[in-house]
Amino acid sequence: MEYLEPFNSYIDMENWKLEPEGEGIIRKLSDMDDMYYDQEAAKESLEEDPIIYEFYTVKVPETASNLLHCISTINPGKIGDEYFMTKGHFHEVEDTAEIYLTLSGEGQMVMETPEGEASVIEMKKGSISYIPPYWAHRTVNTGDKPLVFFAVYRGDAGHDYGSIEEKSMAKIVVEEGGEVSIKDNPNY
Ligand code: S6P
Ligand code: ZN
Repeated sequence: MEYLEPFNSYIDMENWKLEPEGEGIIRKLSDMDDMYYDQEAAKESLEEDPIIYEFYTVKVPETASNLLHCISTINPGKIGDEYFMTKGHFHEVEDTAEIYLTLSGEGQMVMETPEGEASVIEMKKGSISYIPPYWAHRTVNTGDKPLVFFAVYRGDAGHDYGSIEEKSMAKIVVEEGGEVSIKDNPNY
């Protein structure tokens, strides 16, 4: 039997960097501009093309018996009145759950089932959000500093962006009169 050697990674709790850095993905607005409901605002912001979020994953074998884990940072900001957010995805292996531990910042986690049932729960420092099997998930930064969270999920879960790239998600999170407001997505 060949065993995987136990090992540590570290989160720099001041700068929220993973050490060692792992595999990083940076998403700019141009990677997901058609997901924002206000397409005119998205087009305007494309000139600047801000970095919306980045995430860094610890390298482990992507098998059912391993646990992938990563740290994601969503920058503060809005496209029109809709807050910066991740693309959102189902897992390719749909029957796999995930846990998000929020380390810093404030936000909302927008979830939905393949049938379109929606659920939105808060994220704040110390919240442990449970994403049950089958639920698509997207995170939204509603605060004025980065939203940072640590996620753990089954190694073979994978990402399925397909239907969300086509029609985004049922609920949107916008600022209305200085407050965070959850609304039906008019384009869904
Ligand atoms: C993976 C987990 C997170 C997200 C990351 C970026 O299952 O849910 O690591 O991948 O927050 O979001 P997205 O929607 O672009 O993959
Ligand atoms: Zn996931």
